[in-house]
Amino acid sequence: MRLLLSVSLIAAALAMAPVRFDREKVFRVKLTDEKQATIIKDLAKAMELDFWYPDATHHVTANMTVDFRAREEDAEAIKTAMERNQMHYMPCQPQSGPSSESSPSCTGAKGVGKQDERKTSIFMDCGIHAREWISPAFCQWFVYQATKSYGKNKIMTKLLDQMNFYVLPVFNVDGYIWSWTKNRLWRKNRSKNENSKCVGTDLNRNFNVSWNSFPNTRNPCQDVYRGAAPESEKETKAVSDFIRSHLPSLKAYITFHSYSQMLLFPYGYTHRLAPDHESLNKVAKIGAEALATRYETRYIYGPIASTIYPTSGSSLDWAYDVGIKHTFAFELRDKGKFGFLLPESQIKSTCKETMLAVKFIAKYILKHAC
Ligand SMILES: *[C@@H]1O[C@H](CO)[C@@H](O)[C@H](O)[C@H]1NC(C)=O
Ligand SMILES: *[C@@H]1O[C@H](CO)[C@@H](O)[C@H](O)[C@H]1NC(C)=O
Ligand SMILES: CC(=O)N[C@H]1CO[C@H](CO)[C@@H](O)[C@@H]1O
Ligand SMILES: [Zn+2]
Repeated sequence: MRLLLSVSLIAAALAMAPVRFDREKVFRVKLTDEKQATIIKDLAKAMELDFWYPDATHHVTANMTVDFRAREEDAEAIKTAMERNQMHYMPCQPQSGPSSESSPSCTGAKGVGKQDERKTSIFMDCGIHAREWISPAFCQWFVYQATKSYGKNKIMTKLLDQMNFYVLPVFNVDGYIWSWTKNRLWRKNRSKNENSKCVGTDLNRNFNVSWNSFPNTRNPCQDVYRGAAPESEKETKAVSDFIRSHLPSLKAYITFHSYSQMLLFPYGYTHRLAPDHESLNKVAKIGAEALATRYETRYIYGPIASTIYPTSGSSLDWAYDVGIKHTFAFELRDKGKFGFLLPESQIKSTCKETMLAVKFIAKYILKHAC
């Protein structure tokens, strides 16, 4: 089992997982040849399979470990078909259960590298704000590059062998869909608010850190509404739980937003400098410089409060205050010309330059973690 879960995609389903897993089955199948890949594809044609890794049937190839979810009523038929073809499969555990070799907890999809719960780990999330589309694009790019270059690129291979990367590609799933279908500039999630016609909580004001300190976050009709209580939103709660349960191996937390071209670190809720200010500032400088080497894109860096604006209840401050020393927020391209509507033509270059920064940060963390 050594190739499992170094890049763990914590699937979009994370927040709803405990409810849904009771009735549905998630399988992890290790394919060994082309014939087995074909069987999976045929099963997917015959019944409704939800692919977690890879993300679609046409990406299934021999030699791959595939994760997918099936309806409970189809589970027996799938097992029978796999057993008949000597396929090695494991039913995955519900999200909350402990994982083991015979029954891994499939926090979404899997990746490459050597898994070890005790290893230095980095948690990354994208898409906490719905309209910042370049952000989920980056997380996808990261996973794609990581899996593609493992065993080929020296730095990437070393990073994946020596660290766990937990990647949450779309934090705010409902809001993200809303921004694609109804309102391109939607920011919050889509939960209903009591005694208000206005919908949604700003998930990045809903973390349990200095949660109620800014009055402008108290109105459900505002884009920065903090929610009814800290972690009132399932999305925030799920991520907070995940992070709490993976301390102390987590040495870095990186969250991706747009736009402004900034690399931010704590604090947002106070102008006080973080105890690790010097180290954070140094790493941010390294990150911003690495990023600029590719296309000369300039990023400024500094604490949230003085660099962009003060914020309460942000994931970054929360992650820092629960004990993750290196926490960063990227505000990706651009500086406002297109803003949230960054054109497609800039996606790839933004991802490439950001990747450089993330790799440098990860390398630094690895070197200095112990
Ligand atoms: C599948 O794995 C085997 C053994 O690890 C390797 O020799 C072979 O090249 C792999 N095939 C592909 C298509 O990756
Ligand atoms: C939020 O943090 C406070 C103070 O640390 C704690 O008392 C409270 O239980 C926390 N709330 C949640 C929802 O975790
Ligand atoms: C992940 C999650 O729980 N999302 C919720 C956001 O709000 C909508 C609307 O209330 C819910 O349907 C989702 O379940
Ligand atoms: Zn944002």
